[in-house]
Formats: sequence, C-alpha cells, structure tokens
Amino acid sequence: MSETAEPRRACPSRVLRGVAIFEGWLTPERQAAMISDIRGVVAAAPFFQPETRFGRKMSVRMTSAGRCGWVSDRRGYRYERRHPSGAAWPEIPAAVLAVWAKITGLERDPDCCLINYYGAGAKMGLHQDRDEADFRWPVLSISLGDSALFRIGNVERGGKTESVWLQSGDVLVMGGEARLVHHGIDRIKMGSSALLKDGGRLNLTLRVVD
Ligand code: MD3
Ligand code: FE
Repeated sequence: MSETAEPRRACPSRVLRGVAIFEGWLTPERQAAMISDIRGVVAAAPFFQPETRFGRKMSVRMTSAGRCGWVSDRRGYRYERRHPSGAAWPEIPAAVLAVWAKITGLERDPDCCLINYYGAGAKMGLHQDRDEADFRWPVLSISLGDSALFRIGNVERGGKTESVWLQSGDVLVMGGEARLVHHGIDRIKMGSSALLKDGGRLNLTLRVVD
C-alpha cells in the first residue's frame, strides 16, 4: 500500500473519556445543506414531544429517519417502525450516511437517525444509550446550530463528570469503552449560531439498532 493512500477512516481532533470529537468536521456549506435535508425529513415526520414513562414531557423535541425511530411514552423507551402518526419514517439523508461511512469506516449503514431539537431551556439528563441489541456498533452524533454544553460521566452511575461545548459542525463517535458511558446536555447557548433561522440546536444521532 502506498504511503499516500487515503485512510479508511478519519482521526478525531480530541478524545474525551473515549468519545472521539471531530471538531468542525462539516463546513458551514455542508451544515446548511444538511439543515435543508432535515427540513425534508421533518416535513414527512414532524417533531413530537416525547413523554417519559412517568408521564413527564421531555424538553427536547424528536423525530427520526431510517428503518426505525426512537420513541418514548408511558409504555417506555423503544424503537418503532413508524412515526406516532402511523407514517413510515423517511430515509436517512445521503449526506448524513456519508458522514457515518467516512468517519466510522463501516460498510453497514445505521438503522436509525434520531433527530433531537433543543429550543430555549431544553436539556437532556445524564443517561446511557442501551436500547440497541449490540453495543459493539458505535454511535455517531452530529451537532448543528446553537452550541451545547455536553457532559460525559462514566459507565457506572455516579463519579466525576467532564464537560465540553459542542459547536455546529462537530461530530462525535462513541465506540468501544465509550459506548456505554453516561452523557447528557446541560444547556444550549441560544443565539450562538445563525444556522437555524429560529435558533436552537439540532442533534442527529446515528445508531445500529438490531
Ligand atoms: C455518548 N443525545 O439522543 S449526542 C441521545 O446532543 C443523546 O442530543 C444528545 O444523548 C444530544 O441519546 C447527545 C452525543 C451522544 C450520543 C450518544 C452517545 C453521546 C453519547 C452514546 C454513548 C455515549
Ligand atoms: Fe444518549
């Protein structure tokens, strides 16, 4: 193999507790194009406000693209084949799949692209992502719009945490040891990006589900 051959996968600019951070991976032009792809998804599968199993509304609005979508209501958390309206989930936009392929180097596409929208005051408490069948597959996340304070803890509950601001165009990959770490979003810096005309933050989370 020649020394100038393209790497099969990309290198992160930082690693925090095993979470690989690709800062500024998407150019502003690609971010804007991805927003218009997401608007297409949301037109077919509108955002909904999930409830926890205890009947509390989550502050984040959600929808999905792909073979299945993540939902939460009084019956609990799970993946479903259909949007709560009964419609099929739209396809994951090609540009989103391209980021997954380039960064993970995997030939298998993700099953689900969860789309989270954070408006003023929205946050997500520390949790683990464990509704998937096989934790050997990585999870990849793309941040778009206003900056978010991301907190990362440990695989076990409790212990010290570390925080980092995620900016529009940043991509995160959680694989190996980091796949089951606790993580959450403490707050959004509203107005920090001009990407979304009404402000706020979109996060795309790509997962292999089954
Ligand atoms: C670390 N979303 O939807 S993305 C989620 O910004 C979720 O909307 C947050 O956590 C958001 O479940 C964080 C970054 C992220 C996603 C999945 C992870 C970090 C992760 C899985 C394992 C470890
Ligand atoms: Fe999560």
